[in-house]
Amino acid sequence: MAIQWYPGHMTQARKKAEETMEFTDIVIEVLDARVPAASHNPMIDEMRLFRQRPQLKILNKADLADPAATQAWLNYFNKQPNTKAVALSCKKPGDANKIPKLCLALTPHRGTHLKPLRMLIMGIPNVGKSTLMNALLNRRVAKVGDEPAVTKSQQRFDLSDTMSITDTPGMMWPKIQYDSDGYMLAASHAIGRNAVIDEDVALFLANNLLQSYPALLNARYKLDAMKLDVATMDGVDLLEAIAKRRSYKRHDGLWDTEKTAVAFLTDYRSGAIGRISLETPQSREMMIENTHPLIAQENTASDNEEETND
Ligand SMILES: Nc1nc2c(ncn2[C@@H]2O[C@H](COP(=O)(O)OP(=O)(O)OP(=O)(O)O)[C@@H](O)[C@H]2O)c(=O)[nH]1
Ligand SMILES: [Mg+2]
Repeated sequence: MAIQWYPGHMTQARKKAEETMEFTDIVIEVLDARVPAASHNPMIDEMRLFRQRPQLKILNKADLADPAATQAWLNYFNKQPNTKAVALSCKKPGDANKIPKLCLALTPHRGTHLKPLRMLIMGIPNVGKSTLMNALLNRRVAKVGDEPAVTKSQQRFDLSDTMSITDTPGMMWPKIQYDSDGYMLAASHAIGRNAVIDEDVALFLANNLLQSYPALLNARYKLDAMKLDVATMDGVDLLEAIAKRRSYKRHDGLWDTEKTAVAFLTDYRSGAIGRISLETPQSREMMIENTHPLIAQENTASDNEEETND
């Protein structure tokens, strides 16, 4: 089942962002470094390009992502016009400090008393926008939390006499074009819980990681010791192995698939399995090539402003 999540407050957030864009010099788009293309909201580009604003793309949570994939994504994004991309971990003290300088380099005509530099932080939910804002200001002005849609309204602060920064609520868009993007976003905790079934997301993640990171799975869940061969397992086998290893059983004696799914997702989200990226520029290109053109077209054609799963 395809995952869609566009609650009502995001329509409001979009309108407000459009208004603020007029008085913005540069967009800082925060992406999740583990899913940099899936976590890009196409509406942000629409708004930004309408006003011809440059962008700084932050691949945040780089501490959780695979460094080789992150480098490949930086090379990819840095070829885009009017764009600079950097990888960061906003939770790491000092990592965010280079951002104002990078923004100034993209807007050389701003950053004076007469023409202060106005930066706008945008991105999908739970990617670390407010954490970035707090890091830049070096104090806790915005509430942060490991769940989507923590920030409910825009907040603007002066960084100095010549710079200001605005944090915005996480924004999704009306229709996710590729089903795998929805699952990657749900696995990375950007989608509201009411719009996903944890077991389905865990199964998607299990199959993805079995393809790309079998050795990490083997090490984390000691599959060898259970006499299991990670090379021949599928997602269902992996989740069952985790349930067995941790003795997650329900009262009726069956394996507790829900508890297993949540534990597996938590392991991925916290980095307990290792540094993982769910997509690379290459895997994305292949995914798009292999998606039936009619399905992709159908998804694009039915784009509308429907609100789903408020
Ligand atoms: N590992 C890791 N976690 C991070 C990083 N940056 C933020 N986080 C965590 O990600 C979660 C979400 O952070 P927020 O700053 O609230 O995210 P947000 O984008 O403002 O989310 P919304 O307001 O819901 O749109 C929190 O648990 C943060 O501690 C990072 O660089 N690395
Ligand atoms: Mg926030």
